[in-house]
Amino acid sequence: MKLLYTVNSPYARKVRIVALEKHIDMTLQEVVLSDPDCPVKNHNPLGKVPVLVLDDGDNLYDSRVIVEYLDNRAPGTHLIPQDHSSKIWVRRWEALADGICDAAVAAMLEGRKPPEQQSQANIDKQLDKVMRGLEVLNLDIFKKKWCVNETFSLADIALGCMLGYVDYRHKQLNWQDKFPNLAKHYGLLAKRPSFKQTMPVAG
Ligand SMILES: N[C@@H](CCC(=O)N[C@@H](CS)C(=O)NCC(=O)O)C(=O)O
Repeated sequence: MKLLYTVNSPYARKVRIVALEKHIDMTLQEVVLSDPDCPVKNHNPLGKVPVLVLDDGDNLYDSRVIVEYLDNRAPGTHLIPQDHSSKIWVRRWEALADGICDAAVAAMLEGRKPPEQQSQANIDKQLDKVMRGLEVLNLDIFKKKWCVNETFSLADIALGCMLGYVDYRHKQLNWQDKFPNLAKHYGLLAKRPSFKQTMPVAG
């Protein structure tokens, strides 16, 4: 199976980390979304990464579907708990982390428009979502080693990918100073080989 990804996509990073944590081999194919010949739209009509192309030619997207597929494909500890109530909480952490990524990506894209087309109001609106989300997660992680059930899970992975992305694209938010509980958690996650191997790349 083959993962179509971009190095700095937080959603694709989530998938790459799940695969590394579960010791699942897959071919990584880096793509350039702005390339007119980018293969992604042949596999996902939405033209978004990540896409997992299975050996039988089927395509899986988006990241939430892919991580569930990978978690069930390999034996060993589940990153998404089997127990329904724990699973719902893990997925809620993921939904908020991914939602913050959506807002952080939208703010970045707005900021890349030519100045005369840019809307500062939209940038502020998106960054407000980021800050409100971080505030909630900072309270939720207080005094916890891991997000759910004191066990490393997809919730921690999604949180770490989001924090890495916000750090990379919106350093000016100084989130590490404002949200010390999240900064501490990020420090713990950043020591894992799976996180080290998938760090966003400057450029
Ligand atoms: N909900 C999707 C979000 C995927 C997404 O927005 N990916 C971005 C890259 S970070 C993308 O491919 N954008 C290209 C586009 O929107 O055309 C997921 O979890 O996979």
